[in-house]
Formats: sequence, C-alpha cells, structure tokens
Amino acid sequence: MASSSYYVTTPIYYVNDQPHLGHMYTTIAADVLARYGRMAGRDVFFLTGVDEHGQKVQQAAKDRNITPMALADQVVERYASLWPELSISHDDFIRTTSARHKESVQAMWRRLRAAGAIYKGVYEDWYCVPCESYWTKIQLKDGNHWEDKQCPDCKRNLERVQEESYFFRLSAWQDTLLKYIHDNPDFIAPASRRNEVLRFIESGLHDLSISRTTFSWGIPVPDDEGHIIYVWIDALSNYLTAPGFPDEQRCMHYWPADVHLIGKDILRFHAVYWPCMLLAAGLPLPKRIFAHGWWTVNGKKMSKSLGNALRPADLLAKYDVDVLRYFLLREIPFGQDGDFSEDALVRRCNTELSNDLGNLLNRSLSMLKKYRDGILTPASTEEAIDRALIADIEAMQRDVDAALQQQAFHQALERINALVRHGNRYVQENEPWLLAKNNKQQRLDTVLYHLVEGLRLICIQLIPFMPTKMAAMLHQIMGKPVDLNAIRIASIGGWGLLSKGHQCLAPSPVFPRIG
Ligand code: ME8
Repeated sequence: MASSSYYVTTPIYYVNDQPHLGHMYTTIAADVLARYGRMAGRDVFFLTGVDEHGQKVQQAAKDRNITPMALADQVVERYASLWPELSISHDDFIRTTSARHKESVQAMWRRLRAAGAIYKGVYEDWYCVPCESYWTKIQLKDGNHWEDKQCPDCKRNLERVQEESYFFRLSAWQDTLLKYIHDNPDFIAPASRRNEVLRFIESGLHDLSISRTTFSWGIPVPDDEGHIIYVWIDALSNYLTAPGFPDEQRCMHYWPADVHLIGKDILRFHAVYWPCMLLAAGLPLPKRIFAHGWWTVNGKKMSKSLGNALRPADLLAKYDVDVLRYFLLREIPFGQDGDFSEDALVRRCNTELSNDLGNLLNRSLSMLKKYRDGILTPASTEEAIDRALIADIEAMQRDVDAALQQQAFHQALERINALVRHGNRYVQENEPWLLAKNNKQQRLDTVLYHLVEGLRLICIQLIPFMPTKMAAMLHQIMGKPVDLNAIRIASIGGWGLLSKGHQCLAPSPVFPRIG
C-alpha cells in the first residue's frame, strides 16, 4: 500500500434492533483494513455509525411506546460501548440525526435538484418497510412476486403506497453505470456480486421515488417540508458527510472512499443507487464496494422471531475478543456465506492459535530462556534452511498485502498460518536441543535468532486481526511493552532488526486452549 489517504466504511446500522454477530462481522473486517492501512503508513479514515431515520425505526419506536429519538439514543449507546470492547479503532461515528448530516443531505438534495436529476410526480406502487425498499408492479411481475405481494428480497409483505413523491432520474444513468462497471472490474466485489448488479441494471433501471409524505421521521426535503427524504438517500450520504460534505474541499481529502464494506443484503443500494446519485451530483464514485456473505447460526438465519441472533455481549462473555475476531475472518472466505458454530470456533482456536502459533512462541522463548537466559545473538553464517525461512517470511508479507488489498482476509490468515507451520517445522528440523547437547553453540544461536525474529514479523502481520494478543506476544519478544499505534511496517517490518544482546522475556501462554 502506498503512502496516501485510505478511507474505509461500514454500513451505518439501523437502530431498530440491537447489534448482533452480523454487525460485528463487517465492523471487525473494516477495522482490520484500517489498522493495516495505518501500519502501512496511510492516512486512514475509518467510518462507522448508525442509521436512525425511516419508517422501520419509527415503527419500532411506536411498538415500544417511545419516541424514535429515544430509541435511537438507547441503541446508539449499545453500539458506542460495543466498539471499544471489540477493539474497533474507528476515526468517526456518524449519527444520521446529527446537524452535520442533515446539512449534508439537504445540500446533496439541492445539488441533485440543481442538476435536473429530481422531479415531482405520484408514486403508486409497493414498498417493503423492513428493507426500506420500493418495488414497482413491473419488477414484481418480472420475478413472479406479483401474486403473493411479497418483497422479492426478504419475502415479507409489501405495503401499497400511493402518494405524491419526488423522483430521482435513475433511468438516465443506466448506460453510464453499465459502462463504468464493465470498465472498472474491481469496482464491485466479489465477482458473483458484480454479475448480480450487472444483471439488475441490464433488466432496466426505473426512476426512484425519493420522498415520502406519510410519515415524519427523517430529514425534510428543502423548501417542501411536507416531504421526508427517502431513508436510503439520507443514509448513503453519510459517506460524504463524515469527511466534510458539503465542504467539498475538506471532503475530498478522503473522498472517494477506498472501500465500502457491506453485506450482500444492501448491494443494490450501494452499487446502483449510490453511484447514480454521485454521477448525477458530479462527484467521484467510491473506488470499491465489497459485499460480503451472510452468517447463519447452526444452519438458521438469525432473526428476531426465532430469537437466535448472536449477541456480542454473550460471545464476549465466553470467548476472548481476539479469538472471535480471528475466527470470523478465518472461518469463511470473505464474500461467501457461512455458518457460525461454537465447535468450529473452539477447534480453530485450539489448533491454529494454541497448538501452532502459541506453541511456536512458547517453545522458541523457552529454549532461548533455557540455553541463553533470554538473550539473542544474530547469525554469523546462514544455511539454506535459514535463508528459506527468511524468503518465506518476505513472501508472506507480500502475499498478505496483496490479499488485504482484495479484502481476502481468510487468505491473508491462511498465508500467515502456513508460515507458522514453517516455523514449527524449522524447530523440528534443526533440533535445537541436540545442538545444545552437542555443543554447537553458533548454530544454536542462529536457529534461536531465526525463530524469534521470524515470530516478531509474524506478530506484526497479525496485529490488525488480533491487536491485544499480538501486543502480549510482542511484549515477550521485545522484552518491553510495545505501542501498537506507533508500529509502521516500513520501519520495523524488515528482517534482522533484533540486535546482539537483545533480551526477550520468558514465555507466558497467550492462547490457552478452550475446553
Ligand atoms: O441495512 N451476516 O442496516 P442494518 C453478515 N441501515 N452480516 C450481517 C448479517 C449477517 N447475518 N446481518 C447484518 C442497514 N449484517 C442500513 C445500511 S448503509 C448506508 C445503510 C451486517 O442494521 C451487514 O454488513 O440492517 C449488513 O449489510 C448490515 O449488517 C445491515 O445492517
């Protein structure tokens, strides 16, 4: 990654429900990218937040007999206190009820209107409240959803809407957007989602109703206050508000976003409506939109009615935060669906973290303590087996960088794990206990040095995934506490930084086995 700005976002989460595993997942993924970007020397802006407006939130508040604002305040508190517990290092947290956001959304509206992209008409079709999504009769007929009047996405009942509405000329951008997606193969990922978006656009874009008059919980249309701006226009604009819109100069320091991380449920809003809005407003498009897959729990969709949504607090009461972070990104390829099972989590922790990584740390520092009282001596000569280890470490650093540029978290972790296994093989093959017994002191120094220096570089690559655990491991390796925020790969990511006489601590277990 070159030294420049790096802007990463999560969706802003609805406040009609409490945070669950799915919200944790996207936010942890974004956190890994943000932390890695900072370590790579980039000027990172990591944004998350909450989506507080819309009919769905208004209804949820009504069901609880409180105002939408009171509901939003309660749920925001949950998110705000959860993120530090998950070691989320966001730079900004946006609320769509904030004054800065209202100003930004209304400025966006004026800009679209001035560009001729908005007109007034009457909306007479169908609306899905849970998805906050419009469906025309034509779309429902196309997909054989006309008979049952159910949302093609979430299969819940649609509402009939007939009201005066402003429209956004979405149809005007169909060809431009198609061409853009064809010309920019990295714009939407993974490829399966890109194809889905292409198919959707090819089926024809209809103008989009973007205001409602039948409820009040939202941002009013400028100069026509009886109309409330469609919640998705409101929500998507958050990505511009946070970096400073409508102050365009300030905003452009970070905009366009390097990557919007989202779940596959909200792909169409991000990969169709949002780019068209930006095109109409004459603003640059985000560089990439990555729609990840869906977690189920023991094979079932998480839902309020089933009461099976996994709550972060329950998971954190049982498992270490870094083990959770690791598991979520290691277990399934980002982009694919996956099932959360505690058995799988325990298995991964006990094999890859305790047996492999924990063991490599423990045996390396134990031998260093036993044979050298914790003091390192760099190699005077290297053998092929040593050079192979160093070459593998350097290749791993390149591979991890490439994987993270593609948001392939599982690949990055698999690659690091392969190196950990290499480290353990290196111990077996060199048999340091025999070197000690046979008085091969120089060779013993060389082997111990390669192990500890290799571990140091492994830990650095793992910091974005498991910051607290890696701080603990690096503390033992460096012999003193490390400031993770100060770590830059360019200055400490090279081989051979530990110098003669460097003192490590005696090992203490970092990944206790579970169960
Ligand atoms: O859609 N598996 O908010 P939301 C994986 N406010 N990820 C999941 C998940 C699951 N089972 N469930 C939720 C909204 N997610 C809008 C977004 S953005 C301008 C507005 C994650 O609270 C995933 O990131 O319904 C998904 O896209 C998001 O939560 C939806 O959160």
